[in-house]
Amino acid sequence: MSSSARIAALLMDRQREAAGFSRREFMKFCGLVAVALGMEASMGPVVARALEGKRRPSVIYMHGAECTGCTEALLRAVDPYVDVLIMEIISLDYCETIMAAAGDASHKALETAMRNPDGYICTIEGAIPTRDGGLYGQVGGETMLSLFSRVAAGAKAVIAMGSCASFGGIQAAAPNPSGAKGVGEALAAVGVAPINIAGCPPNPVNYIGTVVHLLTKGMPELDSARRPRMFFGRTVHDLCERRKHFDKGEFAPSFSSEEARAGWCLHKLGCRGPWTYNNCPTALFNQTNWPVRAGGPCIGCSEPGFWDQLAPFSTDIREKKRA
Ligand code: FSX
Ligand code: SF4
Ligand code: F3S
Repeated sequence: MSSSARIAALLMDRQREAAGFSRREFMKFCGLVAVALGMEASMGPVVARALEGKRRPSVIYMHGAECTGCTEALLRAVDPYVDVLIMEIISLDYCETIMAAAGDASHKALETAMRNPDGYICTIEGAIPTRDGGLYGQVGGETMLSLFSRVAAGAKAVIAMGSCASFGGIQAAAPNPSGAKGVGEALAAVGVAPINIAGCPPNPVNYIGTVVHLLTKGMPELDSARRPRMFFGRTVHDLCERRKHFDKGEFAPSFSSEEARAGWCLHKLGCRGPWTYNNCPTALFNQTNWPVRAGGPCIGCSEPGFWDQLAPFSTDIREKKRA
């Protein structure tokens, strides 16, 4: 490392310390992101070098029709903690849930962020009501449909956070009185084609990994549902720790049975893991657990068919298909 590069790294370390982070925490974050991106943890320094050379991109985070569970998941992210993301990697310039500004001041913050000469990444959480001109979902007197169209159409990249933003989610379930749609469908007319970080809620690691991928390597490879293949390339079933029991035909008869506790497969209790693309068994939530390990079935929350095509969730899906 040249002496000027060493001085720049030292200065950056001081900034981090002032913000409450150590170099160690930053390197740990980079190691975890490397793993999330499918590299070895030892590639952390490569991620760190790629991030250190970048100016923090502005992120505008919009809330549509949803339960705010995606933000809750993100705020509870452990390793990497969300504060590292916000303080080190991105500049979160608008987010209704966690920003201090309210009313006119928040509108001003949004307009200012949209004028950033370096551009911005737009993240949308929640579905977009479209019936009757979008009347059933409004922010500050403007319909979400109109506001999100403006913000997303001007963005460098658009990330749909969660299954509601990706595919409509529960808001779009029949009879869907507000005409709720996912971002890609609702905003196709203004040329928006988002990256879908599906899941209800999505795993924060998949969001953070996507942001870092955009910053360091550009657009990630997407599947036919516009989900990054690096996170959604395999089914929950393929990665599941109960899979050996499925293969042996060992199915738990009830959620409270000894067999369920012993790790037998939950397929006959309604598990949708074989039809669901997501990395829950390996990414885990908060590095702790995931639905099937906790004893519940996968309900297919990251699939375009969630909610109408996969409910009722406690029914063996083969029975449902026969019905
Ligand atoms: Fe909730 Fe997000 Fe589900 Fe939807 O999550 S956890 S209803 S995906 O938009 O807030
Ligand atoms: Fe597959 Fe679900 Fe059984 Fe796991 S519990 S092996 S995901 S069917
Ligand atoms: Fe959702 Fe199934 Fe994972 S319900 S959180 S995709 S285990």
